[in-house]
Amino acid sequence: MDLRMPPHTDGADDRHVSTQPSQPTVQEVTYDLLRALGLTTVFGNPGSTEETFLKNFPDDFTYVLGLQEASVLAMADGFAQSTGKPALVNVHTSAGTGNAMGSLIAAYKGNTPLIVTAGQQTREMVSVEPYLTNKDATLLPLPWVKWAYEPTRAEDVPSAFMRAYAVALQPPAGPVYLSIPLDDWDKPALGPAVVRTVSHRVSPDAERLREFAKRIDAAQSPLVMFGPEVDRAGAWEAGIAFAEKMGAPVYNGPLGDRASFPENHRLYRGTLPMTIAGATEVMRGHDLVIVVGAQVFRYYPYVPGEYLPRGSELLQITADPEVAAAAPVGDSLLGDPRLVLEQITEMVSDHSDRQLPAAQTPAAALDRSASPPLSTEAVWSTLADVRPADSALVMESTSTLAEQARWLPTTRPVSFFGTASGGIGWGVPAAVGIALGDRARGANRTVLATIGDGSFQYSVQAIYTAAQHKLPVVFVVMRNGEYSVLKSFAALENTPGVPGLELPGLDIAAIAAGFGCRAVDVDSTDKLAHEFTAALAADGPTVIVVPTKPQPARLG
Ligand SMILES: Cc1ncc(C[n+]2csc(CCOP(=O)(O)OP(=O)(O)O)c2C)c(N)n1
Ligand SMILES: [Mg+2]
Repeated sequence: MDLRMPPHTDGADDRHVSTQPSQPTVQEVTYDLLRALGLTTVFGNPGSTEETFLKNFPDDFTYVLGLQEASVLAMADGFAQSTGKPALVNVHTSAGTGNAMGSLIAAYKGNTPLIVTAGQQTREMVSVEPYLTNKDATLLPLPWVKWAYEPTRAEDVPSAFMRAYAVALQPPAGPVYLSIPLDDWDKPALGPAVVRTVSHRVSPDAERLREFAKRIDAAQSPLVMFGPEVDRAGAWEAGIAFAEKMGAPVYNGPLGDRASFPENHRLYRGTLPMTIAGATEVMRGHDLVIVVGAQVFRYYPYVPGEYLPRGSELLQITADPEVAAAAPVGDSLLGDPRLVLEQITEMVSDHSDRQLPAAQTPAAALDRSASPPLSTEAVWSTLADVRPADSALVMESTSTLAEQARWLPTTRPVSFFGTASGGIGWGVPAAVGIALGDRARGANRTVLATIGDGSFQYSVQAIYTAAQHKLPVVFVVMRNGEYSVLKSFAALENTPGVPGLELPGLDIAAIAAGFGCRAVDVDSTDKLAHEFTAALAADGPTVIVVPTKPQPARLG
């Protein structure tokens, strides 16, 4: 069945909508605008409602095909995070948008500037709800976009793109959604698109910044916590300079989607626990807690307690007014984390000689010769040996966060990535997008994606894109045969007898081979090391499946 609609149905003679040399079409003007904005890569999955946008696809544009929209969107997310620039997505009307929703939530929570576009049925007949109508198109992606819009007239499409770009980029950055009727693209444009620029950093209020600096300077025993906004803002170095001048212990935020401080630094003390009670225990004894670029805090299981220990005060610095408003305790300052850190470091005196309790040193090395299934410590310690120091890590092995923190600390900026929403199925496509972004910006590094056997299945189609583009991604799939972390949750929440936690019968290497990837099962750490090294030399992605022992996850 041919699902395509006629290219225009405005009842007019074809000559009225044909391309005149002097009167470019909406499509031509929009592509010129996208070019001017540097949006020449389109992450998409096409349908009949999108083909009018995609027709005669220009040679200087790249179309990255994803086989399912959850993958399309998360690949664009990874791409934007790697390049540090907005990315463009084109998905199929309502059903495609629906498929993309889970990944859209992660992009929203992770402040990724994405311009997500979807086709809409023909204006002429949309009121009678033909097949593929995106009913209430602007409501569908809410509340997980900053702006959702369907231009009132075809002529407004280019200016809608310009506005979408500005909304997506300005802080807090995030995804926006444009629904575009399929008959708009051939219509005559009003003229060339107006290309604008907007800023993406906001300076803090000077008076409040001075107040914050004073309080920070006066603290006896401050604790610093950096969240994902710091790394996103390019504030890695500024964070180190601030922490070193403060001589304060530093934590990365819990369940971070980015790491913002070198986890091998002498001031680093770990990630803050993910419960109210646990975080409070860490903060106890510190008269001032300085939170930069994060919500207060990213809690997960409910373990009640005080939000702040008695005797502590909390200062939060964030570029996101909603995050500032939602903090249960403390005082907030709005501003770009890099600008604030750079300025405030100049305003405080040198406390670098402060005496700190020693950091806990990891336990001794372990036996790696164990037969399968391998301990997760053995797997992570092997990866620590073989992975290149400059590789990026995409982490979605939900029950092994503690082992990753121990064995693969993040030591460089823009090199740790996780889902910002808590939805799994983000990591596989995000790794693909990060590798594409690395390639686009000329960075030559391996992406290591450590993925649970459950998490691997949600957006598995993305590995096809990795294979087609011959991307340097090594997926290490931890095959423990279950949704392990949910068993730990069941114990914590005292919910025995939950069904659906076992994953027998998955041949993951076969699935990966079916999508065109190199794929291998390994049963020892030696083989893991060998295959990993072979993967580094391969001209494309590899999926390495490792049988691992299920283990309780640390959820405190
Ligand atoms: C989209 C989505 N669906 C379901 C969940 C619930 N969930 C959280 S962790 C998890 C299991 C993860 O299993 P796996 O990837 O095998 O990692 P393991 O815990 O075994 O290390 C599930 C199903 C989720 N977070 N997101
Ligand atoms: Mg598992």
